[in-house]
Formats: sequence, structure tokens, C-alpha cells
Amino acid sequence: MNKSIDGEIVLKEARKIIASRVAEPSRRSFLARTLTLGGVAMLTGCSLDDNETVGKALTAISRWNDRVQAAIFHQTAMAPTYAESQIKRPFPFNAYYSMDQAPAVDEDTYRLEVTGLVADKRSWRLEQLRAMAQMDQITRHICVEGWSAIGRWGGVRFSDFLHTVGADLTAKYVGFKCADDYYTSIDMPTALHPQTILALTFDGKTLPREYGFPMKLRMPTKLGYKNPKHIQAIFVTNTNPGGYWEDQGYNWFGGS
Ligand SMILES: Nc1nc2c(c(=O)[nH]1)N[C@H]1C(S)=C(S)[C@@H](COP(=O)(O)O)O[C@H]1N2
Ligand SMILES: [Mo]
Repeated sequence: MNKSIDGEIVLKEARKIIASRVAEPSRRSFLARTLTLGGVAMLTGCSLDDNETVGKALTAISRWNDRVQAAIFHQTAMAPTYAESQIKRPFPFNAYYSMDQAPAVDEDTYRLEVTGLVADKRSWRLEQLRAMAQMDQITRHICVEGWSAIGRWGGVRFSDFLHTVGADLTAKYVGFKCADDYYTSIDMPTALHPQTILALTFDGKTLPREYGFPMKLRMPTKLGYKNPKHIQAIFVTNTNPGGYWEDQGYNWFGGS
């Protein structure tokens, strides 16, 4: 099998990113028309010569995609919110296992671990998070497996939480470890976005076991796989912690 670069695959991938990320129509069509392999090599910092594998080129393109998304992300641009009547019930379940295998976390012994670049590394009990100011939001969850659904999540605004623990807000990443083997990480600007919430409830009730009890990070500006359920540990870092799907090739930034 010839694993060296297939120029068409690389160009197609780069055109897809331009089509989905560049909003201005004339700039978009200009870029799509004029894009060459040399141009992609320059943008991605990957030499794209015959010694490189397609996989390596696509990874370089995905990293470029991360940078494009980070550059156009605005903390003041709000994801759409919806009416109560649009909430999907029952809400779809998704995980890398079936519903009956979702972890059962014990509320009494549960502690949220907070580590890395934060001033206060004390762990948290659920009731302490419930005592903080709560917010509620009806947004659309989009899964790359081909479904989307509107739901209501409530909890602590994540930027409030990060301020409370004295997180280094100039750090690049926030990482999450979950009660299953799932893990993911996000960029600090998204962590501080006003619609990013440490969700303790779903549809006004305690977050059910399958949907991420005791808490999930809900971000309407990111795709489903970036929204970790069953969070056990949160850490602030300058080293990209990757993610369960991201490390298997899903785009890291994962914006919707
Ligand atoms: N801990 C954990 N979080 C996870 C996952 C998982 O398998 N484990 N799957 C992700 C994916 S791909 C999706 S689409 C959403 C599904 O969330 P839902 O069950 O509330 O629809 O959770 C995300 N977070
Ligand atoms: Mo997903």
C-alpha cells in the first residue's frame, strides 16, 4: 500500500475546513480556488513531500484547523438558545459503551479533584458546588455521529469556578478526567466563555447517571465529544492533554 501523500485527499480536507470556517463568501471562494498543495504545506507547517504519510499530513491539517478555530473564536459570540418546548425528551444517550455501563458515582464519597495551575487545590464536594450561584441554559448538543438534540443544562458558570479556585487564566488548557476512561481538554478562551457551564442538572433535575452524574462540562460552542461527562478531576495546564477521541484523530478544538 502506498502511504505517501495523496495530494487530492489533502486538498479536499483543506477545502472542507475553509468551507466550514471562513465565513466571508468572497474570501472563502477565493481561498478554495487558489489553494495549492504548496499553500497547504505553508499554512500547516508540514512539508507534504513524498516521505510524509497521509496520516501525518492530515494531522498537520487538523492542527492548522485548531489554530483557525482558535483565531476566529469570540468570547462574546453566543451560541443559539432555544425555547422550553424544543427540548428533546428523552434526550439521546451517547458514550463509547452502552447505557447500562455508564459509571455509577457515589455522591457521599465523591470529591472533585482540582489540580495544576490553580491557587486552591482543595477538592470539592457536590454540595459546595450547589451552594455557588447557578445558571440554566437551553442549547443544542451536536454529536459528530450524525444527531443533534436540544436540552437544558444547569449549574455553575465555569468561569466563576475557575476564578474561585484561583486558576491561572493565562494558561492554555483545561483538562478533564472522567469516572469512566474518558478524558478531554479545552482551550482557556472556551473555558471562560459565558455559556460554558459545570452542569449539575439536566432538565431541572439532578444530572442522571447516564448523562454524566455527578457533573459534566456543557459547552454549546463545542461538539458533543468535547463535553466530558462524569468529571472527576479538572486541571489547568500549558501542555495539551489531548482527549479520548481527539487522540484517535478527531479534531482537538472541536468547535461547532
Ligand atoms: N465521560 C464521558 N463523557 C463523554 C462521552 C463518554 O463516552 N464518556 N461521550 C461524549 C460524546 S461523543 C457525546 S455525543 C456526549 C453524549 O452526551 P449525552 O449522553 O448527554 O447525549 O458525551 C460526550 N462525553
Ligand atoms: Mo458524540
